[in-house]
Amino acid sequence: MAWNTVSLDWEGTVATLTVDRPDALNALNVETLEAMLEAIAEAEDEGARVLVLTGAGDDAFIAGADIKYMQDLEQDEAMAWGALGHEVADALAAFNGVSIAAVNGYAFGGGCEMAIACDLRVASESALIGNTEIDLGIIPGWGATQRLPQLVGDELARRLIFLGSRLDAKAAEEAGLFGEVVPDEELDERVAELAQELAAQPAMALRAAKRSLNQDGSQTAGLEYEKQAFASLFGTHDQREGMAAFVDGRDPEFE
Ligand code: DAK
Repeated sequence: MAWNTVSLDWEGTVATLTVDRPDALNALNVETLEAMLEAIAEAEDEGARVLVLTGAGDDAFIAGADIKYMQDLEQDEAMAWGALGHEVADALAAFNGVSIAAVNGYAFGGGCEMAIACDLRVASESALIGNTEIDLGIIPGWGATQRLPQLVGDELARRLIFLGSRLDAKAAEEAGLFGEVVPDEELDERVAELAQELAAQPAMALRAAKRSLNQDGSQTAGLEYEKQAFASLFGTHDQREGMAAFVDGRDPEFE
């Protein structure tokens, strides 16, 4: 499928979803969110093992939700708008493979929220990130009050959201928001390398690990889920092959 403000490109089983509104620093409007939902579904339907999310141009990952669209919304419209953004963030979080945010510039507000909905984050040295919504008289509306504390801890998440702080890449890495930071010119190559490494992992095991890690109920329920997921892998090609390869002293050939 083709979209005006989003593209989906493939390299083997790695799909890259690029938000492409560089004139608005890739700010997210309704059309773009709807296109993202379709692109994520297409990547999943076509068997992507890894989904990379990034922004077009040199300046921005996603500079946030579109403020020009939001400024006159009434409460019922804001509710629908919030729900649409949540749907996209949830689709990234639940993606049937690994999602990676390649943060190549500004990631403010809803841009930060899309980045933290992904499984992993790799950023360029010049990236800036923050939940800056408070400066607009609102709060994060696409998941940061729940996802940010899990990444950086409760106290820091409160400070970042209350103050609308903008972190540079190094500070964000130290805070646990970015998994790694690389020179700007190396971002694409590093993300491609990580994505291919993940794509070569045994897919069912990766999915089971992700779903276990994503359990957000009680620890008891999570441990039960993990137990079931672990057992479900036995008898799969990759489990038999991985263990046979170990016993035979050779490299495994996963499906
Ligand atoms: N929305 C719309 N347009 C944006 C934008 C945004 N978030 N960010 C940038 N742009 C546009 C600018 O208006 C400008 O457009 P033109 O004037 O040329 O038409 C163009 O992109 C270039 O921007 P600048 O001229 O400002 O570029 P600079 O390099 O000088 O500055 C900047 C870059 C990223 C520092 C600056 O543009 C900026 O501060 N942008 C806003 C960043 C921000 O505050 N982001 C958070 C947005 S709030 C909820 C649902 C969702 C949300 C909350 C609640 N519910 C329903 C509960 C989410 C909220 C947000 O994400």
